[in-house]
Amino acid sequence: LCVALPVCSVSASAESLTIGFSQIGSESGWRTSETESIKAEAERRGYNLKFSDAQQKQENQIKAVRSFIAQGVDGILLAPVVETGWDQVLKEAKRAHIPVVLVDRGVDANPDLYLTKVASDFREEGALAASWLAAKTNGKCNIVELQGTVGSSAAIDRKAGFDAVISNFPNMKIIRSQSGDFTRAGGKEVMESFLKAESNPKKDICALFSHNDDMALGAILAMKEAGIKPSKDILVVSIDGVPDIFKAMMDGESNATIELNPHLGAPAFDAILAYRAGKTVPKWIKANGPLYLPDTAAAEYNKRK
Ligand code: GYE
Repeated sequence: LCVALPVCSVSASAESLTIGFSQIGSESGWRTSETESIKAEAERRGYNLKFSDAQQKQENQIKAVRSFIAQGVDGILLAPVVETGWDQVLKEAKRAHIPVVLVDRGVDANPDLYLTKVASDFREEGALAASWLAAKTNGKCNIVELQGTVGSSAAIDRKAGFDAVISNFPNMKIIRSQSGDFTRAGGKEVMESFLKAESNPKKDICALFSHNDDMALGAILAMKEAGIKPSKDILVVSIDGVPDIFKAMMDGESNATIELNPHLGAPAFDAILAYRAGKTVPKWIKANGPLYLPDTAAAEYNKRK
């Protein structure tokens, strides 16, 4: 990830920083990896990381950010659960001259209110998933969609990117779409309702597009319980690249995933160092991952497990 990032030229200074990290929660395997990776990077740098798990609630994140400001931390990492409602608390951080780095999701606030966003381009991810599906189905597919957390930039922009591509194919249509809140349980529950709503799901549904792997893994379970062969009767494409989706590919139950890098600590901390050194930091530090297919799943699984 470092190669792609303009801030890497900043030498990591020896100063020990105190950083507040407001994390959304632990709704998916990817998020857990992100948390572990950021904690490990802080440890490696000898930083004092104050960690707060918001249990998916924005009000808990706002409380945590206010607490970090009151403690006078050197920087704040914020993974914003939803896009809206951040202006006031970001203004308070700015007034306290504490840089805020958004990680893995974005906000609709004025970019002057935060230092940078370290996140992938979700529209590109959605577009890549749709392009793969269009090629796989020769542009003819009735799709069901599991959306991520309502109001999150990841869900909004993955959907927008996917929709933009399939709008070029008159015979590609999303016939059902609902949020599974990025969790396995949510994905299973919503997929069960999609399957029940169709008279002949194997014939009526050509593919599942899931905004993350965890919901897809729940949906795969729902398909199997309904006697449907996932990735064969119904194609499965999702996003994150967690180990279990590569395992599902090895078991012949998923067709494609798009990797989302969880190692966002280094670029986030480097951005804070650059800010402290008076350097300019780009407003968006992004590094999109590639699409993976079953043919390399075993190698990818072994790399990540
Ligand atoms: O895809 C999902 C997590 O914000 C991009 O949030 C992240 C998403 C990720 O719950 O697994």
